[in-house]
Amino acid sequence: MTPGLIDCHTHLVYGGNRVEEFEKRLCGVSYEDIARTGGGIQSTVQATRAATHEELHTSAAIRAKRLMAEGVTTIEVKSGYGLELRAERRLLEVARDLGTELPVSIKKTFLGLHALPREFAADRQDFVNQVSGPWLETLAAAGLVDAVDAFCENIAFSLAETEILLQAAKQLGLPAHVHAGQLSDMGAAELAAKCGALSADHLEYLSAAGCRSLAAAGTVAVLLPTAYFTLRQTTPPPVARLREAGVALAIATDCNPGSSPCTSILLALNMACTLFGLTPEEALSGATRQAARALGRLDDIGTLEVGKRADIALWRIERPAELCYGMGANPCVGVVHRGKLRGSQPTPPRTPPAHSPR
Ligand code: DI6
Ligand code: FE
Repeated sequence: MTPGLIDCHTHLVYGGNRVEEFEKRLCGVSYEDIARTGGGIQSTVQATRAATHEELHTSAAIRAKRLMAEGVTTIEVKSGYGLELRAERRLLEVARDLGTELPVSIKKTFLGLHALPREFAADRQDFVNQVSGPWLETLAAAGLVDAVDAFCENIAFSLAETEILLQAAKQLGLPAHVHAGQLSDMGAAELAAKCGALSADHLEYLSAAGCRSLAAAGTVAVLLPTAYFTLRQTTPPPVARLREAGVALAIATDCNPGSSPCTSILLALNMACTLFGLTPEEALSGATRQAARALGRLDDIGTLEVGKRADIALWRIERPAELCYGMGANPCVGVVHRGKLRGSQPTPPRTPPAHSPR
């Protein structure tokens, strides 16, 4: 028995897929080049805008159920593939609806700064201001925003642009996450720490100073090994340094169509060990206690303690490390979400059979 697993970084709701880019990358085209030439996030934005509400909902529910089958009881879901107010709202509504329809808890993150949409190509500043002003206010007022996020990267948004969104969120009392150091070190981890963000995510490129700022601020490092694997990156996050500095390490799938088409938290745990050198205990803690911390919910979930919510995963294993050891196996044999055994039917009244069997 473990705490229900927590996937604290996903982009679960989107239209289409990016299998053609997968094939292109295998022929040597880089993720950055695909993004710069209008593919990447932009292509998912087109597919997401074109999709019906029904299509978005159905495909996201399938992905959610795959995560849930592996003992996941809480999923963080980011918007970011709409990039216009109406389309962002739709993504967050689908995320919210999944949480009411399925026995899983959903945390909704407004990833307003993910990519610059084409219609704002000539006016970056206006886009950042819209996102951080009226869009955020509208979505937050509709109860659709638990936190904000920004992709702070050379192919996406600058430190200054990211800070505008983070400050606006702070004004509304909303916590933040930051996509930091996935492809380059721009100082995004320092910014996340400075703004008191709950987490800085990716962190393949992280300086010693960045690491110290995360430690000092208590910002969680969310590591995403399946994205690192998919992009065939070769510089892992500085795990030894993060550990030494006392930074909490969380692990998540980053489930998204481009850099991590992954719906297996157990595979993420496996790769956290094999690719990043975490111990199985650290990896497991990364998808429970530390993931709860990354969502600002350690008071409520992430450990099995009296007074916390009864989110529990049941496994047919002999040692906890087996959860990290296997690839493609799913030893989950039961899940309790909010105290209720998932899939359990109300107990039927005990009436004796009319004719006793022979
Ligand atoms: N970093 C990621 O890994 C995802 N978003 C982000 O900011 C992937 C985005 C994508 O390629 O669709
Ligand atoms: Fe991401």
